[in-house]
Amino acid sequence: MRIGISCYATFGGSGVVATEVGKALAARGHEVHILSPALPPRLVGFEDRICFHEVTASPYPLFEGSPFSIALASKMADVASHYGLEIMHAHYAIPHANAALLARMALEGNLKVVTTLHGTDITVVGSDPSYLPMVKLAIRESDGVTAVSRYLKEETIRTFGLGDSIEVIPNFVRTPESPVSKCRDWLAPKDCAVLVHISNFRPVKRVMDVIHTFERVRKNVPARLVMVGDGPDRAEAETYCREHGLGSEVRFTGKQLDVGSVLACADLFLLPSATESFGLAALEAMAYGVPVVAAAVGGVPEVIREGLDGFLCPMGDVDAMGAAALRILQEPCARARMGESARKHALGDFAEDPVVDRYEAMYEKVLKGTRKSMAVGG
Ligand code: GMT
Repeated sequence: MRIGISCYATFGGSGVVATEVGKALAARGHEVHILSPALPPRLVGFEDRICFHEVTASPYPLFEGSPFSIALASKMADVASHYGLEIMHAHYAIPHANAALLARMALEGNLKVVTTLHGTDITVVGSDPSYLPMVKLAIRESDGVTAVSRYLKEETIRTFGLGDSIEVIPNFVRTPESPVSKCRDWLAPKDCAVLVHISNFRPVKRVMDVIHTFERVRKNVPARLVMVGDGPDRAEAETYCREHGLGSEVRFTGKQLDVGSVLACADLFLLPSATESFGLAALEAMAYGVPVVAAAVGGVPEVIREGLDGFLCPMGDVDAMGAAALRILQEPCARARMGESARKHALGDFAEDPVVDRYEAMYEKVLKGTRKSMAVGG
């Protein structure tokens, strides 16, 4: 097949999933064209059968900001027509799915649109009145729609009143190439436990809960916290740490391409988000044998099994998260058992091949034109 994949080029999960799906499809012999405002971080090195198309919205004095959605739709139509694409797979509804529908119109229907819903495109931005009607249109008119968790499918039906035929295709993770850390000595002294958080530091990630959980841990065990990523809430968290004597114990690394090197020396991963449709960062930690303490929100319980792969706590309850973290860190046997359980669960139940099989099957289904109506009950 000749497949277009449209995504954001952020370090966030939707761009990671889109790129990893593209790489897996190309490895299976499909021709893949990735469209994004910049080179996605996981598209490093030359990959056979993958072309990258940068989407640039040209400025014009009349525009208040350049219309990215129109530029994206134009690029999709151009690439699809020139390379004979059969499918455009939009990752994150806004505006990738709407742009794909416009491209399909421009090509008089000669392009099938598959949309993958990732999270806040439904739960936060998508339900905002300024976007809701267009997200609803995207879900109704796509030839196929997938959601990364059962929770996200249910939220879509609840919010938009449609989506019964959405297929739940979870995210996946690869077996780590080298589970050996290159930075353990730099991150923490030998006798210290290493706690890790990786995110885009947006309010939904509740990064201050990570810091407050760490404060509770460090009172009882020697520990260091590694904060990987960047975003709007980093400055507040970093300032708090400097002002509360945590400057030398909490390391803010900023965005990192090689998160594996940090995860390979982690003892615990923290994910206290207010909402999380899936929690890909936690799944990646689990693949490295790292147990997780997370808020029991959204699709997180579909990924992390309470008491087996880590602990799930009420959102915002940093006392509970601190206690859960200590239960793991103060008992080396529990830490090892949970880490191994998490690793097996991640690499077994979220393995790449069966998930990519399902995307391929979805493409074949929409190419045959057997899409069910998106209406509830349809
Ligand atoms: O929805 C977002 O916040 C953006 C998105 C992203 O691009 O990082 O994250 C979502 O998609 C990931 C990949 O499917 C999921 O693992 C994240 O849980 C989800 N984020 C939220 O639901 C907050």
